[in-house]
Amino acid sequence: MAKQQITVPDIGGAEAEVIELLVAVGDEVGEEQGLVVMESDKASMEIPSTAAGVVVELLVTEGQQLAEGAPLAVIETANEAADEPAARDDSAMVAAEPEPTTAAAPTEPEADAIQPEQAASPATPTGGSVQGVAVPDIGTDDAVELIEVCVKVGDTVGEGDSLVVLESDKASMEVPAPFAGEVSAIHVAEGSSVRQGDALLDMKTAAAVASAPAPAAAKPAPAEPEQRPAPAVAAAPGATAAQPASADSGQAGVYAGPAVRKLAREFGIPLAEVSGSGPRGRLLKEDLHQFVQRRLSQPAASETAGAGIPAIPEVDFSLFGEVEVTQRSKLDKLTARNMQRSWLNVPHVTQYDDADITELEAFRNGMKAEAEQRGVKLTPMPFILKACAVALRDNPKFCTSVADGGESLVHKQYIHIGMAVDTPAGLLVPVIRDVDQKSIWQLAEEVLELAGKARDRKLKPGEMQGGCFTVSSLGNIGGNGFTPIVNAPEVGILGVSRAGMKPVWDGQEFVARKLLPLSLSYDHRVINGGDGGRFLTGLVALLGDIRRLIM
Ligand code: CAO
Repeated sequence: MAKQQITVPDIGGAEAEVIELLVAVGDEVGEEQGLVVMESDKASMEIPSTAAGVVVELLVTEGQQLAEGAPLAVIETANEAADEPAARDDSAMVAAEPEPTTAAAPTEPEADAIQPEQAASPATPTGGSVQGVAVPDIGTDDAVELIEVCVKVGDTVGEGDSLVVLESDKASMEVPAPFAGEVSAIHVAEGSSVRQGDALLDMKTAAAVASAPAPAAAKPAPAEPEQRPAPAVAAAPGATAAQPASADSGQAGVYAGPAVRKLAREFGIPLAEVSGSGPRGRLLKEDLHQFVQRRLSQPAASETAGAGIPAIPEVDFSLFGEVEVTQRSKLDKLTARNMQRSWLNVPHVTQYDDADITELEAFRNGMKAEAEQRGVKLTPMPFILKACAVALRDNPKFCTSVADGGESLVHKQYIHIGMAVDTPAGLLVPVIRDVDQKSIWQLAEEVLELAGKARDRKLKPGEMQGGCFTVSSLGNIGGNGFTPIVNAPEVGILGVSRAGMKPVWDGQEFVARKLLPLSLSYDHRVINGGDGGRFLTGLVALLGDIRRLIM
């Protein structure tokens, strides 16, 4: 075992900020694996480990400003290498501010083309002419992939604006315009392989644009061999230039490091559609993970008949006042996904009615003492569950689910009913089995037990599966009606609101009755209005006279 200290390599500038730690103490890292991300005002770069092993010490924290040679981490390697700092001279970092270079120096002066003194001079060439822009020094002789062309013919660009994005397996870098002008020709396409010196595009210099049409400017510069001043982007192995976005909306116009870009390319993720949660909106790998998760949880295009539902735009609310952002619990996110899936797939219809539970309530109140002796709480819920079981038996269509992409229906020969429980962590739906075969006392016990388990997060997965129908009661909270969302693949759900005393006309006079507002939502692919009407009317009758429950 040997310990090796990893230090900041040449970062092409005085200092840069550590904006992200990519590893933690105890992590195993491979050689060339990124340890931290550093960012100057011109570029961001992943600093790779120069040794494979285990991180035993992290010597930096986010937010620190570091210069070349500063210690980053200590890696315990498996070999017997000497315990010495390992600043990699060969791992030259990205030139933060690409400098014009004579790397691709002119070989021969050419008419209408750049003169030797122009080739050697920085930035804007003098005089109006068309200049070629070539792949700069990219720190390797190997070909690299051109992943994005950020401009099109006719675009006016400023000096330093991104022209193309190149990517090797170690780094991605934007090639900036060496001078201001107008793009007059493009010699490359996305996906092509290019080497240092290859012609990328031609640009009319600003002067040429201003004085156009000028004969000299009209003649495009030869595509090769490249004889133009080219910006140097010294990206040696391990270096990364992921410059904060240009105005482009493609992959290049996004603030992300090479590892993130690589991952995005592997999965075909359009970076412009991902919101970055890192410092200054930088895209992190987690952002890609979340993006993919979100996409996978969305119904496939076939499920939504290719609806192409546009996403709701994300708004920066902090522009309007103070905000606080919190992470949603897994349960919360799962519920949201299920709700959206159901809402998008199920054509919902909701019907409303009131059940007169005056007698039921009188009976229930009369049983309270006995309930107390039995150690249960007798709320309206067990009666509602029981009434639903009878209504389901009488209306078996409500006990089905769509199968074979809509070709068939599964008829369940059992009556298991889910009960929505509001918990601090989110909504849970434990399922009470064989409700039709249980007494009111048994149901009261199970309601109490399952609601308790739900609130204590003690429900087992099996206790939340197999439901045929769901009851969602807001009766203990209030309100006089709501439209519950069907808990697909079930086809019906009953919403229960708060019962209250209301005047009811009995044919001769208004009498005070206790009415329980009910709302029945159903999947109109399976249940028709007539079915819904029969179910709800039957349910109202059962709750209005609970003697019917034993018939
Ligand atoms: N009308 C009037 N009062 C009602 C009522 C109704 N419809 N339903 C319940 N109550 C009363 C109960 O009788 C009880 O009062 P007492 O203590 O005086 O008897 C009180 O409200 C509290 O009841 P409870 O909530 O303890 O018990 P419950 O059996 O009615 O409900 C449960 C159990 C788990 C369904 C409920 O606690 C719950 O979590 N409801 C929320 C479900 C939900 O969030 N649904 C929405 C899903 S969609 O977002």
